[in-house]
Parts: sequence; structure tokens; C-alpha cells
Amino acid sequence: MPPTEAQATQSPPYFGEVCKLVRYRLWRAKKPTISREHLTRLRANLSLKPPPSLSALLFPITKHAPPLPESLADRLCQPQELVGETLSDSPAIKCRKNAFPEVVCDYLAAGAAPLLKPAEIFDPGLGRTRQDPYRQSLVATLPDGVMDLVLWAIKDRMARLAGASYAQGEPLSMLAYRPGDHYKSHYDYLSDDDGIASDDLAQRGQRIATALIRLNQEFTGGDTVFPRLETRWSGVRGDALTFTNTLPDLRGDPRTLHKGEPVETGMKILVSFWLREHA
Ligand SMILES: O=C(O)CCC(=O)C(=O)O
Repeated sequence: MPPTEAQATQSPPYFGEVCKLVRYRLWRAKKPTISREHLTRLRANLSLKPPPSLSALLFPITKHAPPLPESLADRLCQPQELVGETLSDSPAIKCRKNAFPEVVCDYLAAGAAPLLKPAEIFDPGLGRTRQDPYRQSLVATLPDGVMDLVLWAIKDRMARLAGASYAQGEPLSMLAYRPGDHYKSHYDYLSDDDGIASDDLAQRGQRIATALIRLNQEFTGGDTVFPRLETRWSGVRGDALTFTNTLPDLRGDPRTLHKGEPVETGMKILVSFWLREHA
């Protein structure tokens, strides 16, 4: 997903930071760049026979999710038995080891890095989002307009791990936490005390589930913690965590309160995906 010309010329300062980290990891793994070898591995993982054209497969931007009749996502992630661990039965919280290959983590991190900007939270008083110490990190949101086939496949895979369809998803977000960054305790389900979310809720329903992928592991601190359930998730690169946000009657489940603990050293990079009741 190459940046647009405007993004390339206006890269925020932390763009370099994330790219450096991705390049360093690739160098340590003796992979010079995200290029031919990665693309070849992606092609092998996709096992399209024969692929129409590798670059046409990876980089076209598709405004709408293409049909995935042959389960592109399963191929992307090499068929394998996923080892899962249930952290909580109710609400359902599951982690899966090695759910995404490292090349996919790198592809996503490198692709989203140019879009990183400071995270914001919604301020009902102002009627808009603003930066707040409650949520301190960088966020890159990937709207449909920047999605290529691989990113759709990742979305599809994440949705299915969470028991939903990618069409129910909101845009993917990549979160990058620097030392000291955190996301204090919050719920992912929407509340509508002030009526601001009512149109959105009427249209798409509640945020029923969340899926997270750890894109790296070169950091300390930063666990994802559910204080009311006394459970936490560290995970390593490629691991996924899914959890439900709602009760059976689709009201928000307050037991799902969770937070991203402060990062101590290094940079934590994570992908987050929220799933709604309706497409
Ligand atoms: O950073 C984390 O560990 C949690 C992220 C999170 O809570 C969210 O995206 O809703």
C-alpha cells in the first residue's frame, strides 16, 4: 500500500520511527526489504495458481471489499491448526498463537505507518474528537479507499476469528504506543447517553466484538488488561486476541472494561478491528 503523493511529502515525524523499527526487524531476520522475498512468500501463502500479476494482486486499491470466494484469507495465513486459549468464557475472550505470519505483520505495519497521527477520543461536549491524556498513542485508520486485497484478506481473517464477517467491520486501525503511551480503561461498545451515536447505532447496531493482532514484540509493558476479569494478554508478534463486547441481548457488557497498560520500553504496534451487528 504505497502512500499517496500527498502522504509521502507530509509524513509525520513518527513515520520514520515506525519504518525504522520495521526495517530493523527485517534486517535482523535477514530480509533486506519488504519486497521480492516477501511478495513471493505472500504469493506462496495466497497460493493463487498462477497469480494474475503479483503487483496487481498486492497493490491495487479497491474501494469495496472484493468477493473472497476462495477464502483468500485462509490462504494468506497458511492453513494450519490455530492454537487457541480461552482467557474467559463469559464474556468470551480468546487468544490465538501465531494467527498471522510475520510477513503479514510487516506488510501491515509498513503500509499503515504513513497514516499514523495522534490518537483522539470523542468529546460529547465539543461534539468532535480531540487529543486527551486518557488515550495516548499514534493511530492509523485504514479507510476503505486505501485497502488492497491483502488488507481485505487480513480483515476477513480477523472477522472470522471473532465469529463475524468482514462486512460487519469498521475500518482497521493500527495503534503505535511509544514509551509511556497507554489507553486507560474503556469499553469498545457504544453508549448513546447524549444521542450522538443514535443514527450510527440505528444503522449498524452495536459493536459486538473486537479483534486485535500484535504486530511486534520489541517492547516491554503494554499488556492488554481486563481489570474486572483479572485477566491480561501479552502475546507475541502474529498473535490475535478476540473478545465480545455485548451481552446476549446486545446491551454493552461492562465486564469487558479493558485498557492498554503503559509501554515501558520500545514501541508496541497493534492492529485493532471493531465488528458491528450489521454490515
Ligand atoms: O492497546 C491495547 O492493548 C488495547 C487496545 C484497545 O483497547 C482498543 O483498541 O480498544
